Amino acid sequence: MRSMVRTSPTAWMVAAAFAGMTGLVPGEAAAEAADAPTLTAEESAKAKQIYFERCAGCHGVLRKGATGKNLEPHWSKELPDGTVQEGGTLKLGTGRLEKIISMGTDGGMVNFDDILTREEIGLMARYIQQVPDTPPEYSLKETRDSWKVMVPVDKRPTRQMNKFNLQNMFSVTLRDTGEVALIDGDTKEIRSIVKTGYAVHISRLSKSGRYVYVIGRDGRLSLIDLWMETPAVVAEVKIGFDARSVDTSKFKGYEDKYAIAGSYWPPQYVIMDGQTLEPMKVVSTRGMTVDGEYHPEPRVASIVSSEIKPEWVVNIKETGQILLVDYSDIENLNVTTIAAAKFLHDGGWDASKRYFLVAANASNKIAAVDTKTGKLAALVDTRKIPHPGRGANFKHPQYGPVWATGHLGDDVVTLISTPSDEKENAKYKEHNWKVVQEVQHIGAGNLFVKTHPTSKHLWADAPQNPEREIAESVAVWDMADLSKPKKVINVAKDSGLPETQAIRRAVHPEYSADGSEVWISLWGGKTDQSAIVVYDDKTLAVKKVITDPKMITPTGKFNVYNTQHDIY
Ligand code: DHE
Repeated sequence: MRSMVRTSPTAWMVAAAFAGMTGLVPGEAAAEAADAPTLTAEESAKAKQIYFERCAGCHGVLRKGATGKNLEPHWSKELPDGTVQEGGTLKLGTGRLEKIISMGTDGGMVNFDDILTREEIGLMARYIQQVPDTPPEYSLKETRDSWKVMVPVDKRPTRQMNKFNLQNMFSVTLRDTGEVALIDGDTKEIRSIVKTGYAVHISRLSKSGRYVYVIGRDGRLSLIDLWMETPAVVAEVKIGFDARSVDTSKFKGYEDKYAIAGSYWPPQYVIMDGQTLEPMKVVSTRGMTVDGEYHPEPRVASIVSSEIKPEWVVNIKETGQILLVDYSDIENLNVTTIAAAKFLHDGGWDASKRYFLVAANASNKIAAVDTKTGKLAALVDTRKIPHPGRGANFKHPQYGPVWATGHLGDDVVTLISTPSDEKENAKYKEHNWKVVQEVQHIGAGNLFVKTHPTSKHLWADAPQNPEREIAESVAVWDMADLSKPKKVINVAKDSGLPETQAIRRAVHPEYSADGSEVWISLWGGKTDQSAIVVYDDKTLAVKKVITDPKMITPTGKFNVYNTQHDIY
């Protein structure tokens, strides 16, 4: 059967309009996939919007696959033994695709039967058998045209105008309302709710701790000034159509000077003025993968800011290349390209902040880059789909300094030995860059692990696990003796909120500035009031349940002090 509807650019316009964009050049219309099921124009538009909102993050806009599988109607690849493997959504067919979308997979894809209706699942199963569109590009001029300064630098306060303890403020993602809540860590009161981008993703702090940079999935970057009487957005820019990462310049002499944000589509990063967000430079990340093949959609995944050089570590997902972007001369930009492994995603610093460890998640590896020498330090094989968030650093009783990651696709927390210049750690050298222990977790589906230098506990969530009991719980280990049984805490039950139909996923443990409390989000349904449950890190008892009718889909929480200083 031939598709009756040419997949038109209008749905990209819908997705773009949805993302708050105007005046786009329409993308290239897709060719028809012979034998693909038929879609009406309205169905096609709706499917594109759902794909943009729910699927593109893992599978890519061009559907070539990354964390998620390739979803092109037809693909073929040559295997090392010379044989050619073929596959594609057309081969799987509507029935099988509906099952996969509904029930999820062992590989880490969640079940969508509690997110999409049956009709929507059927629609998506048919849609992904069509040839994908190529969405429009986005230039420096368009980036500049979207740029707004609400409060110019000379009209901003010259000292902190509120009485809040800013160091212990939390910027909390309210994912589905496109807002962040600024919550006072001392009083647990919501101080301000700030409108930001669609499905807002992460917050990062400027080196001074004054500015919060918030990136939405629609590419909207908002700059919040915490010194204002009521902290509010002072500048905004749209850096692309689909984005996940942002950071600022943290090297001595460059504090709060520049910002960088990474875009998924188009695949590029933007360097901006740190206090106004004025776009200065856009750099494409298209190019060759570590296997020597050209990739049209190498998306910018995590970005971190070095404190030992004026550099950002920019991790490119599809090519598996780690870029060290030297911002000391933006005009003559110097970029070191380090070949690591494909599908780089999230990661964090080791305890010395010399090495950055990043998950090459679909390759089941952790890549470590030495930012002092500008070279790859190690590629460590791990269990399936490592997903560290920023990871967790602590001193293992037997193996010395380790960095921990959880896994989306396996039920362990992996501990990797990291180098240290301290004399007392010299004896652990032989273990460096080896997996020294795998600690049994409550299930697969972990997203974030966390600890704090003052804590004796290691926390891990499992929000992507299909079992309600597991997804609503976290596990806590005593780092001094990991053989002791872990404590399993059901965060949903502890919240005291009535059970809802949607699973309330316990996600993203985050410490208070002094390391005495751990905050965990209950990520409920789009219309459900949810909560953040605050635990005493010593006793593991509930200290406070922060809830409010406006507390909808809280996910990431970014403590000002810990984020500013990369403490984890
Ligand atoms: Fe994230 C970090 C990408 C889904 C919550 N997420 C990151 C980073 C990337 C990324 C590249 C690292 C940023 C950095 O450090 O610069 N996330 C993606 C996706 O592509 C993905 C898988 C699918 C998508 O469509 O977006 C995805 N992420 C999610 C969620 O569904 C989460 C759980 C809830 C939400 O709010 O969207 C989520 N991601 C987070 C959080 C961090 C993050 C809380 C920061 C962790 C930290 O402690 O710093």
